[in-house]
Amino acid sequence: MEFLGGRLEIIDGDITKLKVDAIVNAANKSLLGGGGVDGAIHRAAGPGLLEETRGLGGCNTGEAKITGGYDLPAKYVIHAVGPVWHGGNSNEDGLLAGCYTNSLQLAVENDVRTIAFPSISTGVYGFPIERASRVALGGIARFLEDHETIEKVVCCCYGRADEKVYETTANEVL
Ligand code: AR6
Repeated sequence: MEFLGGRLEIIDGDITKLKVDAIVNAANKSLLGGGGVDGAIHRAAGPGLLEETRGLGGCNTGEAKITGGYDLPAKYVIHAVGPVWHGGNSNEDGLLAGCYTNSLQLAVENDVRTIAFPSISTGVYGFPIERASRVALGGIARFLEDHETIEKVVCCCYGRADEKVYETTANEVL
């Protein structure tokens, strides 16, 4: 489903298959791979991605770093480190918002015009998806208002249930 005049799209799909300028990875602080979407991205990108991330020295929670996309259809991977959910009073919202805005800032700096995000922190890291969707969609929408070079942001949900949560939130807040 499309929002913001087509600049924001919510889909159910596999982010590793998307032909966009950049996909965002829900990484951990080591940037050396893991399970979930991180594992899927490393498998699809091939060993060159791990070679490059080994040289990055990790990444702080709420921040992001960019690499090539290697064997992926996407030209770049932006690795964002989401917060682990600790109940909601440990600045989880602020750190998650940072993942979105810092990733989008890197996108602008690298002339990325189309970018796809997974639902950061809502898998292994346990962030409740309804609350995460508000942080994600609100942060993306505010960023798009001020940055016209970004043509399209895709929120790539994994499964119809997650897609529905994002769509319901988008219909409420956008
Ligand atoms: N395409 C799109 N979304 C996906 C895909 C895919 N191919 N595979 C899973 N998801 P998670 P986190 C969704 O656990 O919570 C890793 O081990 C998934 O359904 O991947 O930020 C890292 O190395 C969920 O909605 O990331 C870290 O250690 C979303 O991606 C840790 O997990 C995020 O789930 C990060 O945990």
